[in-house]
Amino acid sequence: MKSKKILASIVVIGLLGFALGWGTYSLFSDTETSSGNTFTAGTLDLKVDGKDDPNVVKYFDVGNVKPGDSGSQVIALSNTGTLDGTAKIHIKDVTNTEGANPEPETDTTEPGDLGTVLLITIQYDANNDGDYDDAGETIVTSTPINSLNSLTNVLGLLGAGASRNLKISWTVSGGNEIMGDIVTFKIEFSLEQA
Ligand SMILES: [Ca+2]
Ligand SMILES: [Ca+2]
Ligand SMILES: [Ca+2]
Ligand SMILES: [Ca+2]
Repeated sequence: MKSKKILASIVVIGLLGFALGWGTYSLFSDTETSSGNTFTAGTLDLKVDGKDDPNVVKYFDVGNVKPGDSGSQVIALSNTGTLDGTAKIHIKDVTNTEGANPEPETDTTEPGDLGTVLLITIQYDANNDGDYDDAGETIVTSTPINSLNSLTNVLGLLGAGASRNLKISWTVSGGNEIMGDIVTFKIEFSLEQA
């Protein structure tokens, strides 16, 4: 019995010695860290003559028009964001009413007739050189305003930080059927991620 105890003690001491003698080291290592990693979303921000809604101005308030009249309006679009975009235009909510119906008018039935003969031509100065007839600067659209109601037309590229002019020209044709007639509409400009 006594020799067994002594043997057990020797085993315990031996294990302790093993733990003390062989357990106090670690493997070499080396660690490096890349810090501050971030994703930040870019921006698109369209300005129409420098303005956002609700401050975009009314570009057309033309009264007393008659067959043969014409005019134009230049509008500057800017992309003050950090991403390139594609500029688009949509003449929408086109509404025709008869307005005044004098004796010589040949069609006084609602809706009014002016929108069928108010030709709208839209051009975009894609290369920003002040004219609208360079290669690739095709006329965006040239059609009676009534037909534009359901169409969104692509103007062209509007790069980050860039500003480009578009020109909206109009011509009135027709005859006595448009007397006193009124057409109202909105012009919606948009900038989409290119
Ligand atoms: Ca904006
Ligand atoms: Ca009328
Ligand atoms: Ca041009
Ligand atoms: Ca009419």
